[in-house]
This record gives sequence, structure tokens and C-alpha cells, in this order.
Amino acid sequence: MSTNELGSKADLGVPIPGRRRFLNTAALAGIAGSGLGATVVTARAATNVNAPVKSEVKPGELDDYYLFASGGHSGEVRVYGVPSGRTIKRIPVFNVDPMVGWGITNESKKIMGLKPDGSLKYMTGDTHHVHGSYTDGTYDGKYFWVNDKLNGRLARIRGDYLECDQITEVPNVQGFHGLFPDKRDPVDPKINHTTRVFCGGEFHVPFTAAGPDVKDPKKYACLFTCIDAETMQVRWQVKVDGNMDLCATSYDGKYAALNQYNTENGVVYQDMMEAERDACVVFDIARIEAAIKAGKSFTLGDSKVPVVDGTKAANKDPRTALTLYVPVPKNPHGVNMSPDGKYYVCSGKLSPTATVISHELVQKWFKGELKDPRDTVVAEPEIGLGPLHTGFDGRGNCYTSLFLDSQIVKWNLDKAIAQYKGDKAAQVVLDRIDVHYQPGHTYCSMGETKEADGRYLNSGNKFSKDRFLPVGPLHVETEQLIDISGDKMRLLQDHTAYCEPHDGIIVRRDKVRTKQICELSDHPLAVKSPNDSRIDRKGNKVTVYLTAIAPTYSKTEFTVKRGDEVTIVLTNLDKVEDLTHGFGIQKYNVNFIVNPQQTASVTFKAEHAGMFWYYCTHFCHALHLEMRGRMIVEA
Ligand code: K7E
Ligand code: CUA
Ligand code: CA
Repeated sequence: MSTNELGSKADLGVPIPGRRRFLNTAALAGIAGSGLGATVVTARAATNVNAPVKSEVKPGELDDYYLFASGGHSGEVRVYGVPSGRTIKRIPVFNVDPMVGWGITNESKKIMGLKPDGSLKYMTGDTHHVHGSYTDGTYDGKYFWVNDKLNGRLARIRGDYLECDQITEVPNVQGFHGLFPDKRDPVDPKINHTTRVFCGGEFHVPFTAAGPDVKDPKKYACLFTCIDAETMQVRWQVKVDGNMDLCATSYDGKYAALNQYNTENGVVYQDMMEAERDACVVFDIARIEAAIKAGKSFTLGDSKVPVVDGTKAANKDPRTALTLYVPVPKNPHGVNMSPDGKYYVCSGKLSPTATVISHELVQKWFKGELKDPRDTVVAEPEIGLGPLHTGFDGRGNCYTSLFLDSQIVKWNLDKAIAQYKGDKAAQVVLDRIDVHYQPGHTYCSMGETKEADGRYLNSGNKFSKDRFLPVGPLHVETEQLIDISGDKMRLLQDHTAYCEPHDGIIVRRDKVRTKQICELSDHPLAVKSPNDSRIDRKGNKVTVYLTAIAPTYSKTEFTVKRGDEVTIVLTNLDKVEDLTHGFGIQKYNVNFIVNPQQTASVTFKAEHAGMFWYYCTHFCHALHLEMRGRMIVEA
């Protein structure tokens, strides 16, 4: 245990055997007086990427990496430490989470989006892909994004508090699946950081809510969407043939590539499997934006977002094309860009192959120097059954998950290219390791950046079967940690993963710089002193301004009338790292926290008359249980 932990726990006033004396409230305030409050941004030593890989993090030691993982249909994002696998945070995004009050406080509800009656528009989501913002081809820790496949939304998480701060609903899209930020500007070399986030629509949709087109799948289409990284506004969309699944962006900012498994535009799976080859569609970002500037856009349905035509028929001439469709076998899943920026790797799923597309040849195709889109393919090795996602070690090797084989296969890019050119002796596959079982995403430490360090690989497995104690019908899923620093892969750890493991990123700890104390001025209604605590009434709208300083609220009693619309505004005035207070009111469905110097509010109707205790739900002090007050609702 660190001295910090010891210090705060001991100072909480927990009785220590043999220490028989009465503690006064000043002594009990403990952690407030322990001097921890000075830290605002915690500096962490940089990860030593040359140190040997380890499977254990001893008590008191810190992990070397943050792993940001999508939480599947729980709708949240999870943060784990690597290599320990310890869960260090759950970030509520599209879900309701009483631990922090997400979906309960007015602030979080506003971010999640409201119906006209003030209730939440959506209470659930399905997250698949988490990616971070880039500067100079590597993570800058400013933002993280996650998709909601269920309701077609993109959420942003700010890197300083690791909290969701914006959610954008994408128009005319269902099944928004693949997401990837750009890594720099396609035109302006001075803009070397992320300014756009790309979103792929997986399900075909009609662009009207009524009429014959609603029922006719031939009238459906999918849209590729660009969202502004800063404003989170939708910038533009591209109508495509086929559908889009995963997304990867080039290091020069010029292209986004998305795999397509349903070029057939099928409605049932049998139709979706008809073609021997589907595609990987590459978008020329600069050309799309030039076309929109030149007024070559239209709108769809009720949306005002400019849309350009990226269908094959409209993009026959490579020299003006906005899109390139590279045929890829069969129902491909997953596309990833190698850290040297040279290749897109697109897995076959129903074909035992991975297709390697050259970034350089894609550029040549767009210049009109290549005729056939297949000319951009430089390798198509056979790697195993059910290939899905690929991670990279920065040493020229790929690690692809094999869903059907329940393996991760390590293969070499240069050898695969040599084999494609005719070198029959090229040894493409270097190693295989069994994972337990049926892996989906696999990804490596810093593997989607120029700083890929080839140390750890995570395999997100869909089934654990016999690996953990049974807990009823549904087994926990697994994230398995694998050492990729040597020639042979080595299984380090089985970690449980609450459903469902999809994509994640493993980020060096020095890239993430969080603030431990909030800014009082972040909230316009902050109650800056207990003396500012008050009750404002306007008609039947009552606002109660409260502060919390351990172990008390600024008011231990307030009175409202039955039928009032009550808003509680609560500021935590404690300035000590980790000194969070909660606020719950009996029978009123109110439950949220305020972190040090944070303000949050809730609004509810005082529908039951009587006396209702409100209390601090988050352990903060030796007198935490005593931290409470009474709300009187007059009949
Ligand atoms: Cu393969 Cu949604 Cu990224 Cu899951 S997707 S595994
Ligand atoms: Cu304040 Cu517990
Ligand atoms: Ca298909």
C-alpha cells in the first residue's frame, strides 16, 4: 500500500486498537489536513519500453499502460491497468450509472440528450471502438472517442477528467460501427493533430420515414460520416455502395479505409454471403472536402448535412474519384493500418486470408496510374480460420485474431509481400498461440501509433467456458494478456471482462495526464462558499444551493412544498484529491457524486409529502455516516 493510501485511510479516524482517546472533528477531518490537496495533475514516470515484459504488478506499484476498452452493450468505457489487468475506472457514456450519477444529474442528462419532456432520449448504447486523439502520429491524451452502434452516436471523453463531455447523433445512420480519428490534416502540413473523426454506417437505411422506399431495400444506402473533433458537429457525409464495418486512417491524413462485408446490400445473412469478394473502400478526404466546397453536395431526409456521392457509378475516373473500392475476399472484418504508415490490413473473416493494401499504391490509383483497384493489393497470405482484427508490434509483424481457430497468429508483412510476388519459400506465419476462446479484437501496446513498442498484446475473447468459476448461464468473458516481446508469444494473464470485449487501445501511461481536482469555475452555478448556500423560489420552482465540506452539507435541513419542481445544486468545496461526496435522497431516485471542487445538480418533482433524509453516499470521512440532512416536503 502506498503511503498516500495509508495516510488517508489512517487519517480517516478509523479507530486504531490501543489508541483510546476521543477524536475531535478537526482530527477526524483527517484527509483534508493530510496535505494531499496540493496535487492537481499527477505526474507519472514515463513507461520504460525497454524493460522486460512482466506479468505481475506488485502491491504499491503502478501499471505501465492504460487500456481503454469499449464496454460492449453495457454502453460504457472501461479503463484497465496493463499489465495488472486491474480495473481502474468505468466511464459511463451511453448508460445510466448511479455510482457517479450519470444520466441522473442535469449536467450528464444534457450531454446524453433529452426528449422535449426533459427525460433521457436514450438510456442505452452499444460501444465497440475506442480511439484516442493523435499528435504527430501518436496519442496526445486530449480526447478519446467511442461509438454507439445501437443509436448511431459518437461520444467524446475528455482526457483530463476521463469523463464524457459530448455526444453527437449521426443523421441517417443505423448501426454506426467503425470509428477512427484522422491523424493529421490531408492538406495543411502544419496541422499535425486530429481534427476529424470518421464514422462508418453498417446497416443500410432509407432516407425517409414514410412511403414505399421505407420497405424497399434497393432504395437503402449507407453513409460515411465526418465529425469535427473539437465542435463535435457533423461536417459531411458520403453515400456509398455496400456497407461499412471497421475503419482505419492513414498517417498522412489523406485516407480513411473501411471494410465492407455486405457489398451485396443483402437483408438476410444468406444474401450477404453471396459474393466471393466484398471490398475495402478507401475515402480520399481532401477530394471529398473540395467537392463539398465546390457545391457538389446534396442533402438527405431531414438532415442539413452536406452529402457527396461516393458510389461506384459516380467515381469511375480515378483522377476525380472520391472513393476506391478494393475487392477483398469474403465478408471481410477489420481493417488496421501498420505503424509505419505503409499498409492497410483487412481480414477475410469467411476467407482464411488477410489482404494487404499498399498506401503508396492507393495514392497511385487516385492519380490514375493504376487501372484495376486490385493492383493496390500487395499481399494476401493465408493465415488461419476466421481472421478478424490485426495488431502490430512496430517490428514489421502482424498479430491477427482467428475467431474460428481460437488463436492469435503472428505473421510478417515483408514475407507476405515476398510470397505474393512469387517467393514460395517465404515463411509468412511465425507463430500461433491458443486463446480462450474465440477472440474478437486484438491489439498491441501503442500498436496503432508510430510508437508501437511490441511489448503487450490483448486478446478480447468472446467465450471463457471453463476458465473461471461458473456464475450461472452466462460466463464472464476474457481479456488475455500476451507477451509479444520475443519470437514466441507467451500467455501472461487471464483477466475477466464483463461483457463484452470489443476494441481497445493500450496507451503508455505518460500519455494520459489527468487532473485530480476539478475547477470550481467549470460550472456557472458553483456555490463558492457555505455562506452562498440558499433557497431560491420562483413560483413552484425551487432551487436549493448547497455545499459539501466533510463531514457536512451547508444545510442540514430545507423545506419545499409538495408539487414543487426542486433543483439541488451541490458544490463539493473540499480541495483534497479523492475526497468525493455523494448525495442521495430517500425515495426520490436521486443519487450522484461531486468530486473535489465539482458542482452538479439534479431536478425532481417533490411528489411525496413528509420528511426525507438526504445523505452522503460516498465514503468521505470518519463522520461520513453522520453527513446528512432532512428535506421536508409540506403537504
Ligand atoms: Cu470485431 Cu464491433 Cu470491432 Cu467487436 S467488432 S469484435
Ligand atoms: Cu461526504 Cu461521505
Ligand atoms: Ca458479402
